[in-house]
Amino acid sequence: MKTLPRRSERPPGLHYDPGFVGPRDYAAILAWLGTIHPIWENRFSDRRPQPEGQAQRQLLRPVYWLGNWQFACLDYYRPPAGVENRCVKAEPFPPVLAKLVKRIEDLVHRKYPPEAMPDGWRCNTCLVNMYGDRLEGKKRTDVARVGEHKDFEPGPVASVSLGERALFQFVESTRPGSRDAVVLQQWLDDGSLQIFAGRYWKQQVFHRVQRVDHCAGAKFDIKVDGFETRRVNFTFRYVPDKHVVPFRELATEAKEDVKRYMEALAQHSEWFADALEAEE
Ligand SMILES: O=C(O)CCC(=O)C(=O)O
Repeated sequence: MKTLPRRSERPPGLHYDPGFVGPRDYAAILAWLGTIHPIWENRFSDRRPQPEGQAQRQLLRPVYWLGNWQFACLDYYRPPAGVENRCVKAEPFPPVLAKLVKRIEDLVHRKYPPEAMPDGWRCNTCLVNMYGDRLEGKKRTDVARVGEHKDFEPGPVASVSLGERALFQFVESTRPGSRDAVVLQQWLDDGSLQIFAGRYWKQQVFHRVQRVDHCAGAKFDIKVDGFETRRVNFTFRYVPDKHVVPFRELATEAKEDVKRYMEALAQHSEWFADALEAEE
């Protein structure tokens, strides 16, 4: 492992608060989590050919998005080229998350210089990731990790973690094609807030979740088939409004790609049921 940059040598842009979520907000988030039905998405479209050398696969974890839904089969938000037909308008934040978002936005505006974010930056998008074990009959498989990647939404990303702590790493390549050098790692604790911003942490290095502990015995009551959740992570991001479209305004191909997910969501969400109805 490459030696970690000393604190004084680290590029600016990181913030970590282990005790961000207070007990009342925590309880309100748990209550909200009990109302959602996360879904399993496939990484690629079921209808279009997969990219060269890639096989269709299910994501390792069930997900839920707020603000806008970036379906994996539409390949997420990737400016500058990949911005159209990627972000589908989704449910608003529940009051408890809207309250946390306000605190995060205030903190970001206080802590970071204007050049760390685009004009209009705010947390208008949230990916809720469930981490835990996949259950198939008597078989239990720990799939609580995320491979190295970048979040392409512009500006700071804020991440709130609940449940078992996770080992979060920033990694970079030492050889072409590899992403093998850990430049910084951080345990993300129950109730914590992590923010990362700036060119180095957002654009230069990748990040990943290497593993999620079992120590605390955390188990969430979340309605998703074949899965036991021991950690939930919320990443708050910014997507310019002009790139967020209602389902009915998606291009035909994209609409066909995500229709089955919209239908699954609509089974338990009036909001998505209305979005589907508006299309007809
Ligand atoms: O679960 C985490 O802490 C990080 C999740 C993540 O990397 C992402 O949502 O892009």
